Amino acid sequence: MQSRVHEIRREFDRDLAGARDPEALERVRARYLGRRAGLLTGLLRDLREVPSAGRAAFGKAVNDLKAHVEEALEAAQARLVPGSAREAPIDLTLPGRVQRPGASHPITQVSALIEEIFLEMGYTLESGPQVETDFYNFEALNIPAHHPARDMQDTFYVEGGLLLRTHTSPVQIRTMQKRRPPVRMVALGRVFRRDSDITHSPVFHQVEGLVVAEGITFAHLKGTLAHFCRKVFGKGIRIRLRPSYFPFVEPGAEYDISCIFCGGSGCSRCKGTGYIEMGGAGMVHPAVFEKVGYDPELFTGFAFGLGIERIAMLKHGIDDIRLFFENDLRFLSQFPG
Ligand code: 2NM
Repeated sequence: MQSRVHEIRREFDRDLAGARDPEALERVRARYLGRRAGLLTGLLRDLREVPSAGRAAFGKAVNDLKAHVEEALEAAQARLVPGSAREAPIDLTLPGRVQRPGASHPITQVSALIEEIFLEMGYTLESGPQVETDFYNFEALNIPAHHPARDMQDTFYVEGGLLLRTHTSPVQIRTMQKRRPPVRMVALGRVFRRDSDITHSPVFHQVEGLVVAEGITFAHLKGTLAHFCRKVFGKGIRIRLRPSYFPFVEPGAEYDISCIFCGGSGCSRCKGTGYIEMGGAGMVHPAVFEKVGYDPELFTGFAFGLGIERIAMLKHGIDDIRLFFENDLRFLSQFPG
């Protein structure tokens, strides 16, 4: 009887080795473990007829064979039937993967702050194309061809006589063309200049504002700039205006804030002057009003501009403008706004 057990084991091993697909595997399973005609099932049935002296040994031999058959069938199943392999159990007590919340870019954060300050004062937000015509970027701003001011801003020219705007002022021109005064607007956006070092990037962001109505004066300009700078850098900030030249304004000025690092007593950051440069401003030139069909005898206006990266660098103590454009997460993750 024991030899019959060995014989079936050899047969099983051979049959199983020959099973190359799930169907063949099922046939092997049925041949050995089938309820009615299975060879092992038959052996167990035979157990009853074995004399009691040898029954225990025979029973153990049959059970060992059954264990071998079941184990071998399971291993073969994992191999032949896709998706049936038992995966390593999932440990539900392990901590989950950390989900780091995203954040907006520091330039986006500062832009949002600036927008909020001007919206609160009743300004509208305007935008325009980044690829501009010579008219909107230069001509309408009182910068004719061959004017030396064109060299102040090295321009990227593209096909078809178009260019990448060197400032957001074209948006002011477009806005004046489509609306009558009073106008109170800001334009924030990308501008492009052929310039690159630690404080200049060939692409950067500007905000420019424009207010046009009857009776607008330089005092309105100064008050607006002072309010804006205090909102951004704190109530204790003082501002000062210095005469300067831009073709599209007369008079023109540059404006500074009292040094945010030393309070105005003079330090390395303000190079001992007590002031930090912020941007340019002035009263809109009558020639600009002529270009957009506003009567310069009736209306006056002020305009101002500044670089958004510059504000962000001052606010956060960043010394290299290129960090804003590299998108290195080690830099960006320091601004969880
Ligand atoms: C500046 C400085 C001074 C300015 C002028 C105008 C316009 F179109 F209304 F004439 N827009 N922006 C302006 C004036 C911009 O940025 C340094």
